[in-house]
Amino acid sequence: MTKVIKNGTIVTHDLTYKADVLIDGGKIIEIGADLKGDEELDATGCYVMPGGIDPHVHLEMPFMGTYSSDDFESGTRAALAGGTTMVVDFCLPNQGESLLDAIKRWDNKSTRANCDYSFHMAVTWWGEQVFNDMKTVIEERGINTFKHFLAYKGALMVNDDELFSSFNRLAELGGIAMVHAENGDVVAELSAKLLAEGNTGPEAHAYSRPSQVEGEATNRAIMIADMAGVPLYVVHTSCEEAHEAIRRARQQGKRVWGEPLIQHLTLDESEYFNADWDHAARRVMSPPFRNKKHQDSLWAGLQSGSLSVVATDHCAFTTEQKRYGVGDFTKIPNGTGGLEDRMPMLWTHGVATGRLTPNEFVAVTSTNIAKILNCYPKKGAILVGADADLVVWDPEKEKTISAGAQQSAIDYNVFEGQKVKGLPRFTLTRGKVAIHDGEVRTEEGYGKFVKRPGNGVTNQALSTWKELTAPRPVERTGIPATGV
Ligand code: DUC
Ligand code: ZN
Ligand code: ZN
Ligand code: ZN
Repeated sequence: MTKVIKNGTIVTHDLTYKADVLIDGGKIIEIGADLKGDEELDATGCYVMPGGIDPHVHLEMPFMGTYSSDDFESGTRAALAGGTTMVVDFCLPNQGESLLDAIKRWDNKSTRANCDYSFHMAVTWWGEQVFNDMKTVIEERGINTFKHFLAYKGALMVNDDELFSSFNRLAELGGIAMVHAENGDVVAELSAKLLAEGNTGPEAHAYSRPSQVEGEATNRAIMIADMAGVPLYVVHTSCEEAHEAIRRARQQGKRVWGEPLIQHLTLDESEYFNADWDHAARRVMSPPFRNKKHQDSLWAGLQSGSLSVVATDHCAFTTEQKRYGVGDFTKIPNGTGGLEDRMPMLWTHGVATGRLTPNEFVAVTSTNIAKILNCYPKKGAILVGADADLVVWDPEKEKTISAGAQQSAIDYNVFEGQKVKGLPRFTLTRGKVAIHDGEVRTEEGYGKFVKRPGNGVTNQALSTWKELTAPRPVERTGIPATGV
């Protein structure tokens, strides 16, 4: 049974042209004029684009004494409703747990996914077991990305010695390092000081994580990655200092990528000064929302290409969960939603305002990350042989975002009341219509794991550090006598 998407304009990261798309067996089998299929989907007035890929989500994640409330079912349903057809979740091993056992836990949770998905591995502790497991994880499980938390001291944080060991191992194996870049020691000190001074409300979360802690940690991770010769992906880049470090590294020819979130691009720190406790706490995430100067920097980075990907860090907690932190902001579970809104919000604030072209929109929501993660052109492409993960995008369709109408399992939406223009008419996941004009036709368990083996990309060729510091004893004459 074939399907054909007719009368649309195809938009990829590099081309815009009119053509029909013929689909069979979950894949694109032909692109051309006047194609016929058993079922026709009308794309008149629409753009046909690669489905979005959100490379940064936390579904049913054990965190800060609870679990994030969207699981692989509701999370991927929300994704599809907003035109995203693949998500990448972070597998978090417990202290001392083997990476392979942690993956088993994630395999069990993800069987309910409505669309395709993959995992990143987090390096939450360091030892021989992790060193050994890394090879199996990359070569057999097809997970080539490893995240390191420089924040969350006493929980997920790794120190610089562990970071350097892990980065070296990844360079050897052809993996990619990722970092959550905030200086966890400084955050812990500032948090304790704020609490001691009676700053207990959600606004203190922002005071405890100024942009300098992110700029410092980003630059540190870049330098350590350079010494190891490993490519580096910086998640949730939220400020100018971090962007500056990434820009400089890229200008020097290093493989370093930055990932702003749709929340940081469109919401600012004033959210934390709202008189309503719940309103502010619902927006507590790390890094926190910033001021307009930082937002301008992020938009400029997307325009110039110094920032590569727009994600969400979707990690949704209910109001009830947020209230664990009444009287102590450090106990508010960190995280916000956004999976369903990323594409419409970026289109509205990016493309409709003229900041991004439709082709750049495709690049930063789908194609760039598919290439970085090594799943292109299976994902992120409109090419014969690619998976039919597609969104038929109606640039005239409008809605007002509201929690009452969302797919996410939580009871509010950080974008509540915002008008968006640009929404999916159809979302197709491997050829299956999951969303049809707002109607949800998802199928629990349809999603498959996407393997992403290493592709051997390193920064070795550029890093001169190893060569310069290679041990080379100097032959000397006139060595002073000792002990007399
Ligand atoms: N930041 C969040 O806000 N939530 C989940 C983890 C993270 O780094
Ligand atoms: Zn993070
Ligand atoms: Zn985060
Ligand atoms: Zn995250």
